[in-house]
Amino acid sequence: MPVSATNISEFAAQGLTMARGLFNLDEVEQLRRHFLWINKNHRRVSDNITDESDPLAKYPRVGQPHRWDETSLNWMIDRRLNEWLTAILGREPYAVQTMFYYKPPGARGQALHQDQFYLRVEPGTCVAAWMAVDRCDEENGCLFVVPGTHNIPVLCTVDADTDVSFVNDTVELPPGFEPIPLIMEPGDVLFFNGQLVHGSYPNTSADRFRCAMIGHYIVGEAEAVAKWYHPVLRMDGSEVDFGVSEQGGPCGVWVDRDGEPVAVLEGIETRQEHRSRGRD
Ligand SMILES: O=C(O)CCC(=O)C(=O)O
Repeated sequence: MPVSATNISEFAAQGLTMARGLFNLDEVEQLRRHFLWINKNHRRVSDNITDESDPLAKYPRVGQPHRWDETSLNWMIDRRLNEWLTAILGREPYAVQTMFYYKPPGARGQALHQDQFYLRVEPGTCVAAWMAVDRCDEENGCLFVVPGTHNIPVLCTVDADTDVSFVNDTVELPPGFEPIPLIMEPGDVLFFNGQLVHGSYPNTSADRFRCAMIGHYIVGEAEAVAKWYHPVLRMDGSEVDFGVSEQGGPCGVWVDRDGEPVAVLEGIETRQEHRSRGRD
């Protein structure tokens, strides 16, 4: 599926665009089986969930599998992802992260957040390629996005409700900024700007997983990214020398400007312990 001018302008205007059916069903099914095998035989987890009654204890997401798994590396630098990313960004990106989410029935979601909070790309921002491996809808905890929030700064975080989110941090949004659900079929890929507010709610289905494969990239003019995301790769898989960005610093808070909520960089990130940082 080729990138269209509409995709490019939608990404610029809304901070996201969807490539329907970018990967075919056979490829996606192979990937799903591969990660079920990884879950059983080769588990390297991002989150250490010790409560055995939590569905995520058995199916924790897999972080940075491209560093030791060729299938994940090949997916991350796949020609189709590169074509789309290069078209919507205007320049070839660098690749820094992969994650696989199983999100089994009953699993909590990931509270609303901005990826750039974790990646700290400088200058510029990051971009995500989020591929549905299962059909994703509101019942099994699809992705929710807040279109247009890619133009706001990285917001200060507050505590998330950990009854519904497996991460501790979230961002607050004023009225008028409503998260909308994205219904996706296996093989659909959503590309979104690292500043865009997004997240997901619990999987309330009785028996449907909501697996997703995710890649994070940094925009070509960037010079530094947070330490956890090194090594930085070119889209041919080779390593590139990159700076390490600092954590913490100013963050956005909402203020009223002529009756409109506007996010301005007037807050200071005060958390001593970045509990979920580097592991979004
Ligand atoms: O898949 C999800 O539930 C959330 C994923 C996400 O927010 C992310 O990749 O940054």
